[in-house]
Amino acid sequence: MIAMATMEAAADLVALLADEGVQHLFINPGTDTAPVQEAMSAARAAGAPRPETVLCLHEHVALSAAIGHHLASGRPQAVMVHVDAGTLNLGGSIHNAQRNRVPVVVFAGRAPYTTATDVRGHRDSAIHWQQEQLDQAGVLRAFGKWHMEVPRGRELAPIVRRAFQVVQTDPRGPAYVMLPREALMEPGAGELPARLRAPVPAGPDPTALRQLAGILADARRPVIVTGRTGAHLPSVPTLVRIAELLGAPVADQRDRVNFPSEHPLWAGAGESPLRRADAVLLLDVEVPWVPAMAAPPADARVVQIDVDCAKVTMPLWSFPVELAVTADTRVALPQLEEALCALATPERRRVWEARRIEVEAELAPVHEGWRRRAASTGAADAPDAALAALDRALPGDAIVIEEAVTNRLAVQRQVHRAPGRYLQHGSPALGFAMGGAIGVKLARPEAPVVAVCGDGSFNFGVPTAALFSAHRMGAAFVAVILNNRSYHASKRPVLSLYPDGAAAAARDFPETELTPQLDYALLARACGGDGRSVDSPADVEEAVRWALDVAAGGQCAIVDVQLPAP
Ligand SMILES: Cc1ncc(C[n+]2csc(CCOP(=O)(O)OP(=O)(O)O)c2C)c(N)n1
Ligand SMILES: [Mg+2]
Repeated sequence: MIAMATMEAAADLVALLADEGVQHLFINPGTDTAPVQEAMSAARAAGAPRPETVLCLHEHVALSAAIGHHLASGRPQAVMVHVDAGTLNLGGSIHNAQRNRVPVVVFAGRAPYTTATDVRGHRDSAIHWQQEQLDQAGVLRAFGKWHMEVPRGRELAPIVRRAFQVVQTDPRGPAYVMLPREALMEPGAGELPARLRAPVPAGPDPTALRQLAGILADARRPVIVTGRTGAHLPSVPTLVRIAELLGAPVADQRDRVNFPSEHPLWAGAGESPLRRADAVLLLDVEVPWVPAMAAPPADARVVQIDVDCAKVTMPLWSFPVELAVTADTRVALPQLEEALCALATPERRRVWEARRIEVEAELAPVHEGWRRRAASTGAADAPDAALAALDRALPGDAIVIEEAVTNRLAVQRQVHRAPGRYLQHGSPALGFAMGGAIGVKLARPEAPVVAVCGDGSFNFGVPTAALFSAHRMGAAFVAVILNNRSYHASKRPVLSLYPDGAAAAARDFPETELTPQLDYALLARACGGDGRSVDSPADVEEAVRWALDVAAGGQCAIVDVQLPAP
């Protein structure tokens, strides 16, 4: 039986996933994954290399977990879902995989083609007609980089190799491979083809990089804007040296820890220094600024380093970049530092040093304001105070996943983490944190994992499914719900677009109040975990310490932090 299964294309798939470095296959099985389940069982029995399978009760959780795993491990990922229906259930997580540039191959069953009963895998259920679509790949077309169906068993291996190459080629992102049952059950490739390597990270054009350094060297008020530079941990100290050398504030969108949040040049994401900039350096930012909020002056010189400068997947992206250098910042930043040092004449160094003192003095009261909010007992500062208390409870190795929506800036300014220990999904499809936490915990089992989310985001994350997989896999984490009993983010625009409107006058913002209250602590217990509700920021520190202990013992713990209504 085992020999038979290992000859099938489905067995090639299991071996290929292991060989591509996929540690976990996040799966929700269906009628058409049977050959893969059989091959997985055979590989287990034989002790053959294979990824660990993670049963996910909802596909949104499966892909969120894969994204989290990648953010924490840097590895390519694989998800397997049931035909068109499972693909549709990926929902907003496929958008998150796209916008986070996650190298993930989504495998989906594909209804069998044939009714001929002498062909293995043939149709044997009414759903094989219902679940076949005119264009199954169309569901993902707007979000994926590439898709392909495996026509024959022996073609599976080269197609899977190609899929993993595509997803890991910059700009990275998801790919979709459809697996008809007949093909999975046909003989495989025999011998697996060699891995198709992704190209090495792009380096900057030397002349363009010198020009870019020159623009920064001559600027009076340079500002650095970053989003994900810290995904490569050694880039963090390099960026610190560049900012210190230039005396430039760092406007940090903080999808990762790009810059230490307690550094005097850290401007955070909220208090933008862009308005006074005469030169702006964009590093791995998807949306450099929001013109309606805080744009640099029209004559500011904007320069950029990114693997994907033009962002062609965003239809309207018309930021006035004077010099866009296509390069991976992990390669480009050390070269930029060198180029700046070469331009650092004693005269320039004096100017830059004086500017550094000036910028730090300007930012000092901003940092002081954040510390004041952390210590405040006022209702408006409750999120800051609660998050500062959370931060005090966290050990240095804890990894925080942030999906805090309108409290995002409060998390950014109050939760101080080392590089690699703060992950934001960097895209607006909510519901990432719960599934994401499973993936992060599987990738980094030694680290406590804490998801910080809004009450709305928590529910988008299909929490029953997420808690189930976390407990099944021994991947317990802590979830801290910033519970304002509200879709605050969906209420604010009603007020800002219609300040004198009917909704504002009646204090009635339709469908933004999450009442009646759900009992999240009880929900945690129903799913095999534990939970507590706290009414005051003063109780958060103790509750988070308790939750970390519960998670260390193998149970997920939810801390429901009741915040004042916004
Ligand atoms: C999948 C998805 N559905 C809907 C939205 C629209 N949306 C954006 S913010 C938000 C409310 C989030 O509520 P919560 O997590 O409690 O954060 P709060 O706004 O209260 O800070 C909604 C519904 C979205 N971004 N993603
Ligand atoms: Mg809320």
